[in-house]
Amino acid sequence: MQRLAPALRQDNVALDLISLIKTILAATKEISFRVSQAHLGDLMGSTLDENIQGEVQKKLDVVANELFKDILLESGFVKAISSEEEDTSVAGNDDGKYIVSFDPLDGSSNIDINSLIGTIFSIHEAPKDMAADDSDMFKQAGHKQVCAGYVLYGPATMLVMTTGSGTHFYVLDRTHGGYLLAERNVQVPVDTQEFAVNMSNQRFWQTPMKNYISDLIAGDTGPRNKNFNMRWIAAMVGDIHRVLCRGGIFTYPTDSKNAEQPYKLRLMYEANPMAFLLEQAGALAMTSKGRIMDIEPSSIHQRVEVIMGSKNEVETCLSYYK
Ligand code: AFP
Repeated sequence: MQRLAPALRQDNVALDLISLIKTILAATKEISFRVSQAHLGDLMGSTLDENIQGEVQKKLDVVANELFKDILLESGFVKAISSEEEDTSVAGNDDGKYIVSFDPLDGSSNIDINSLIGTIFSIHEAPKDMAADDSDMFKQAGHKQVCAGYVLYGPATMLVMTTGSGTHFYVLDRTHGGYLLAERNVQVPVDTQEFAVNMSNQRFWQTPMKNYISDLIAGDTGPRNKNFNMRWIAAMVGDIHRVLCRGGIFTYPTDSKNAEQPYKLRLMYEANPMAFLLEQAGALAMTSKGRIMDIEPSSIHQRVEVIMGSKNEVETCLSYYK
């Protein structure tokens, strides 16, 4: 199996970007180790703090965030970082070529039950004419990402990453401590019989999504004429990994549960990186109004409607909104 650096060189990735990716992955190796040890130590449960989004922070979230932040800022490669766990962006090296947005531990409700969690990251080039403490640097559309990926801390620790030349799977090989290429150019099947959505929100959805999901549930007795299965891991990393492996549609649609917050998932460190990975694997990543990666962000913690996965199924879902 090929090691990470030669695999990236094969895709003509710039040397500076390779160095930054290696820095990110050094943090993920430590997080992977700490996640595996968390039930032995004092890293379970919650702190008493809430993050900017009003969610109680889990101790592992805080540890992972500090690790990521420190290693990235010390590296000198980044001009600024922004994280789910930080209120605003944090300035780095004024001459840093890149900015990184990340969710240090996605799916934190799974921590206490020893279930799937992961780290999501998204890299853009840093604008040269802006100061390192100017968080407006992060207001760049997803199609300008130069790299995106996630690391899944599952039975195997897996890296899924794109630099714009396809989406590749890597596995952490603990015998030599590095990531090895497991599958190049993953392709998401265009058709599927599997959907992922939090069904408990059904009564809060808009009519098109209610109708679409009802037709999936009707199976071969309804207009779709085929049966569908449902899966929900409650960690986007896990659900998107399944979609990348065997197809499916994943949605967190608009809902009316909280009038001030019609969407749940975050654009910069959830929807955009996953959109880049999926599009590079032949899938679609949309809102009911258009392509996720074309959204011009207005804030670093912006939330967005998400409908992504197997091409034909996403198109069918969107046809209900016309
Ligand atoms: P956390 O990282 O705060 O646990 O959020 C996970 C998440 O943003 C995403 O990874 C899941 O798909 C989604 O929330 C799960 O949402 P529900 O809790 O509504 O099922």
